[in-house]
Amino acid sequence: MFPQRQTARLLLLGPLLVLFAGAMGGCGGEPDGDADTPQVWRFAIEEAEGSVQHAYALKFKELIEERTSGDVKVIVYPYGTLGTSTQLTEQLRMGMLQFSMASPGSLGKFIPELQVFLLHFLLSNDEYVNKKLLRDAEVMSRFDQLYAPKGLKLLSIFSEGEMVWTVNKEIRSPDDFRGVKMRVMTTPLLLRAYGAYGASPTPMPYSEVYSGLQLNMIDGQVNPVFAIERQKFHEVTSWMIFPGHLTFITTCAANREFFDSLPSDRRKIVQDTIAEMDDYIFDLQLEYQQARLKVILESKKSRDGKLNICGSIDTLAMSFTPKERAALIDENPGLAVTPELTDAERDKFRDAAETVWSQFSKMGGEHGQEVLDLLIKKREEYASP
Ligand code: 6CS
Repeated sequence: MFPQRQTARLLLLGPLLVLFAGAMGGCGGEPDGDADTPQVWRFAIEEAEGSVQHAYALKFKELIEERTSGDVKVIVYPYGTLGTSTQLTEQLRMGMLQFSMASPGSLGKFIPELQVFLLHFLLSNDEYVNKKLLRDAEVMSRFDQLYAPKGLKLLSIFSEGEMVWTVNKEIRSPDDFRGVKMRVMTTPLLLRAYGAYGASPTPMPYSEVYSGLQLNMIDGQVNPVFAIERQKFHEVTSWMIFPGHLTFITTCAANREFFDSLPSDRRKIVQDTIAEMDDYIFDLQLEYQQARLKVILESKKSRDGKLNICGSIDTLAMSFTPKERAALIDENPGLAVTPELTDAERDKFRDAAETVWSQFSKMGGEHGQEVLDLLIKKREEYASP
């Protein structure tokens, strides 16, 4: 599906959602009809087919259906079929869905502490350190306590990769951001984060970003490489900038009443499956960034488009064959690679970002400072050998 068509599709779906809600009733998945009818668990994701979240949900479906010997059927709803991220959370709370992805960029409106994952330069640049931090039992349990009053059960927190700015000019300092209308997800902290750089942050649902860029309503957006490719943002921007400021974090959640009402053996199947998914998705998201950079370069080349990359793409290009590397990078006249930000340049962004950290005790809800301190402590623990 083309991204620009998603908004129209969401609008058309309003009446269907009402019918869907009526049919679903409670929170426990579709009730077991009889011994031969599998129970249906509905799992919505915030991304299109072919995305990291889609791969996660499909693997979850495969493992759950296998481990429940067909007694449970998992239906996966890609983005654009049920609504915006905020609507998905609402449907999860109401029990129309049993599982959903819920990213801090959206769920942070309702659980302000979760916005800690949106603070720039907080997590490590080492994805392996972040992986340990995000699955840490104390971190998981602290955030689950914050999910509980919202009727949600936190199942996992994981990274979907380094955030990359796609814009129409080079940005190497906060000054370059002046006047740049930067699309952000819809939580308030992101307005501060990009405001601190001097940009004009513009909240917008994911489905509207492509047309927003195409129609110059916004000048840039930020997402991991795989998402840029899936949503075709590279078609409507000419620069990809790897500032090394943030990794995209998401969470997988269940309706809490549904989860608590599961028989203990089935709950264990879910928990074991989710635990296994951590390694699966970690490796897969790295592969996706590499494979999708290749697709972006090929697509630009086939259209004679110009692409400027600011940053090192050596790690991402590791999966390229020598022939692909030559054609798409070393001998590609349409590609210009400028050096990554120097430490001094990055420090200017870091200084601006830290002014937002210092506001987090106010913006991050009652327990904001506590969760910020917890993540700083864990980052240090896991970074030390
Ligand atoms: O930018 C966004 O809105 C979205 N980005 C990703 C990578 N996943 C879901 C989210 O809604």
